[in-house]
Amino acid sequence: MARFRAAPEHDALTTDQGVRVDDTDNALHAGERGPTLLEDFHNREKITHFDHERIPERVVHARGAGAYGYFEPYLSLSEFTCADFLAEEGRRTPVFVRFSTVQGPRGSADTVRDVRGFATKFYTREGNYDLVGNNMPVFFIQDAIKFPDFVHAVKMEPQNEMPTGASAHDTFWDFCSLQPESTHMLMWLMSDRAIPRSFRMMQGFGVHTFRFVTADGRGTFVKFHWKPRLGVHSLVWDEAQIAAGRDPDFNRRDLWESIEAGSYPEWELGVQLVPEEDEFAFDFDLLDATKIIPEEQVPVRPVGRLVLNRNPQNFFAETEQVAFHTANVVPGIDFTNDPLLQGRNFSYLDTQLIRLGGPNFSQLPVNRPLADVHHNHRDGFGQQVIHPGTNYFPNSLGGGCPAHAGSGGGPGVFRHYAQRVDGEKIRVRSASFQDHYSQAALFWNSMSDWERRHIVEAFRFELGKVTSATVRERMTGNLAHVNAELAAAVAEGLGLPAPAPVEGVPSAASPALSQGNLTGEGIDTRKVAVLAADGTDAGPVAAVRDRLTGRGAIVEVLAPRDGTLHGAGEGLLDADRALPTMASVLYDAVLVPGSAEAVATLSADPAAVRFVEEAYRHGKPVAAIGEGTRLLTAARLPEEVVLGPSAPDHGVLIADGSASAEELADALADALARHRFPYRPGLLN
Ligand code: HDD
Repeated sequence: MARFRAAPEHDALTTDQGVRVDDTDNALHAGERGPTLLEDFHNREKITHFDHERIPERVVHARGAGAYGYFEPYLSLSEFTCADFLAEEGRRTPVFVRFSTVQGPRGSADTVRDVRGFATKFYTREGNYDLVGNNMPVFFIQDAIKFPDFVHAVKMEPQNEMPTGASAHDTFWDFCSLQPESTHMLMWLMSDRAIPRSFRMMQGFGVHTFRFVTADGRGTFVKFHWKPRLGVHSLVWDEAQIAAGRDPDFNRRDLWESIEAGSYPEWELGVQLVPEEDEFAFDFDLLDATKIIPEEQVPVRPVGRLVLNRNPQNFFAETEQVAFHTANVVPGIDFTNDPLLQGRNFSYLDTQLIRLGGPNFSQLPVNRPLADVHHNHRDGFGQQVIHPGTNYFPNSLGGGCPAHAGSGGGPGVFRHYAQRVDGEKIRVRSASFQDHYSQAALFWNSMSDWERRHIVEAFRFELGKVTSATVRERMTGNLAHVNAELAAAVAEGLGLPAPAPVEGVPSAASPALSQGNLTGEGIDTRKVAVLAADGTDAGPVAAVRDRLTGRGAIVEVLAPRDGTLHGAGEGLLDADRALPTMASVLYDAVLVPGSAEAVATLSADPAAVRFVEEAYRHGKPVAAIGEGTRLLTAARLPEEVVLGPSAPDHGVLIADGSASAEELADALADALARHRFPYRPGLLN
């Protein structure tokens, strides 16, 4: 790909034709104050090119961010698949990954409530393989023919193009309430999974059941899982909404900055394998994309790791032009009859043709396979290749090339899994796809108390934005099939009577579904704000910073103004950021060092007071040294928390004179590793 990168550093400005340009600031005019001349080819070329800069955005997943890296298996999977990139421990395959939201346009905010796309292009030696997944393991619909309806319903409404980046509107809930197969996915969407703290802290799923195939044609069903090394963590809803304004690029920036800083995001690839003979061993259909295989039933085997270690150099050329396609498979990986997957296999190629302007988009640098490409496809807009010789098969004039790889196959040759197919042409949904509620209930049953509370609040928020009383009622009625308490709590928030309870709602749970069980390890890249002002004692700040950065966290000093602060004790303290440019939603924890002078300044600064108040309300660790507690009080943290013995249980950490800054830093690190404190005196978050 390197040979396609432009490197203009040492060259003069030219036209598209390579002619050197003397001046690009002034057009060619007839006289100093005269009209602009048509003859000015540089001016015309420059403006024309600019006029054509935009391409259609993706019809869904328009907003995204991407990065390069590699995938590396821990072990050989050749017992199950002949996929070359999974055949050998440690064999590195380059990848490009694009994360995205679904509903909003390219310019929408990152932290909206939405599904996140997690699409990976593996540039394998045997061709490109795309795993085009999401951060939720199921989908809204079972058959791809419903996709245009679903997307029309969730996107901005057609008359006024509102709301941007939100599913909280009538048409979405109208559709979903009439399409109960969406209920399981709605549970995920209303959960905290829909507001990830970071792309680096969310799971990914291939969603469908795919098929591994060995060289001798043996198939095994497979589901793909990505598990983040940093654990699965989310924002809280109020925080997400504030962040959408404070930094609409919140997730994108986080990905970019972590890679720039050398903290490379990492996920473990896991597979759930089901032998072909067990196809009907479950009480759901493996081909139904609204169902998971509970991990307690089929464990997820860790098989390799994905590391992202390089940012793109040009967003448009790389992140915007990357073209994923579920049908980009390599030998050893094949499809199943999942009707959602079958439709996707049509849609992705089709959409690239309009989005990227013709059939040659696979020649764009980011889409080019590393494997050699030989075929008789010719011409088309934007053709980059000069093909000599024959353009048909069979031929003798071109020496019979490119030749068939041979009907017997062989290593590196794709052969479709020889599945027996027999049936009548009918438009029906299989009876095995009819249970729409059991796994929605499974999800609800598996949640911790605070996760359930967040789900109820999310339903209340979303349906509260719906103006149609019929839609609200129909939806709460559907929820009664998931859980009576859930339905009643949502109904109460909407001012509706509790729906009649439904008999026989399953009580099974799958602990693997709760984020509470997916916390990861350590505090790598967690961001701590230190609120300082003139008078702040630089000594303890330096000690805390050293300790926390030693454990991988990022510590930034925020002060009412930029520049060097005049510390109380020895030494000066540099502000990393001016308080008015930042907000607590951009950090994971806050620390207020002592000193009467600094704390008096901060307590009189609404931005500082709000910073602490919000951090507490959003469940983040809050720490103070000595006099720093006065800012906590100014931010109206309950007295029992600031002064009481149970403060550490609530993630409020106070160091008095006797405790060293190092001890405080350690306690803060432990609190950060817990991410959020969902039950705090004085509020729920
Ligand atoms: Fe899709 C984009 C994931 C169902 C049609 N989809 C797209 C992207 C992701 C997914 C991550 C963004 C890729 C990128 O970053 O460029 N889509 C999914 C998942 C699905 C799913 C996990 C269900 C399991 N999608 C789905 C269906 C259809 C589509 C059923 C059509 C029948 N998806 C598209 C598309 C997009 C797309 C219209 C828009 C831009 C693009 O493909 O390249 O073709």
